[in-house]
Amino acid sequence: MKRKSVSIIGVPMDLGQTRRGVDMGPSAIRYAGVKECLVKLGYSVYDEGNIKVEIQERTILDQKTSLKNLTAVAEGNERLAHKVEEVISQRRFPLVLGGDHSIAIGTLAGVAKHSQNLGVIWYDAHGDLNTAETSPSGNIHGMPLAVSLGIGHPALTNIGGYAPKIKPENIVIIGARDLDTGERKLIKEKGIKVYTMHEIDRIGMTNVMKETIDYLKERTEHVHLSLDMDGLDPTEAPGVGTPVAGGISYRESHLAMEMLEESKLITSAEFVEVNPILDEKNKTGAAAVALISSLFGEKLL
Ligand code: 4U7
Ligand code: MN
Ligand code: MN
Ligand code: MN
Repeated sequence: MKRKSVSIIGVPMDLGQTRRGVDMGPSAIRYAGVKECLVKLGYSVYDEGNIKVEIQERTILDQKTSLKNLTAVAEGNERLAHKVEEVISQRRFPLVLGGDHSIAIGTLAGVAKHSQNLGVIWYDAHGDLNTAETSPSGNIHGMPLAVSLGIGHPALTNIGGYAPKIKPENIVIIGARDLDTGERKLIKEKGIKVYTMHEIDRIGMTNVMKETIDYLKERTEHVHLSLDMDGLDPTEAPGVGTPVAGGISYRESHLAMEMLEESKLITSAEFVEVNPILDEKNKTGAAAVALISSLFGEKLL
């Protein structure tokens, strides 16, 4: 890690999708001991508490676009963007805990303010490259990567007051195994680098990470890790809202985090989609903390 001080930012967001409980993700990850782990590794850790997210017990559909909970998702992300920006100004590493993946919109809006050529690793079963037009669900958690490219509803793409946040050639998606038609089209059109499960099986996680690190080292100055827990196999991370069979193993994920740590490339990170209601005794929250520990340099010997 480049920064020895870490700020934990919780985002109890569940409005980017419709399954309840993912708003308790930050609590589940805290309960699994994230702060204690980082302190043990020698970091100064500041828990910034949670970003305020509107409580809305029923879904509000945008009349024109059918986007779900657009206003509340946009407002929460605007607040998050400000917080992330502030934390980086204080030279602390922002570690954002979700919450559904729509919060990557705000995280990236904050991080990219400080970086002209930001790299992004999107560790996920999904591409999160939908727009209101291509989305089969209207759920904004399926859109944050497109939004960050400046593609999507202006209430989302303009968060932080500017767009786009990232360039397509600075993105690497790892773990994809469920892509919608519009997402496939966008990946081809924009030339986004994707390691699907096929490539992970074929060349192994070691080579996937080697190539990813080399690729981003060459062309970016900071790299953000956006890790959706559904990138992992649902047998090992069952507490997620949109599980997809045939995922990345717990061990492979550890290896990936360890290689990222060795590379010293990562300057901000978020761990999202932990849903304790769907989990088994906080297995997914604990897995998130174990991966965070590896990312921050925990070693057995
Ligand atoms: B997540 C989906 F249709 N693509 O857009 C959609 F399959 O942040 C799922 O990666 C999105 O968990 C999953 O609704 C979003 C669907
Ligand atoms: Mn996702
Ligand atoms: Mn996902
Ligand atoms: Mn602002």
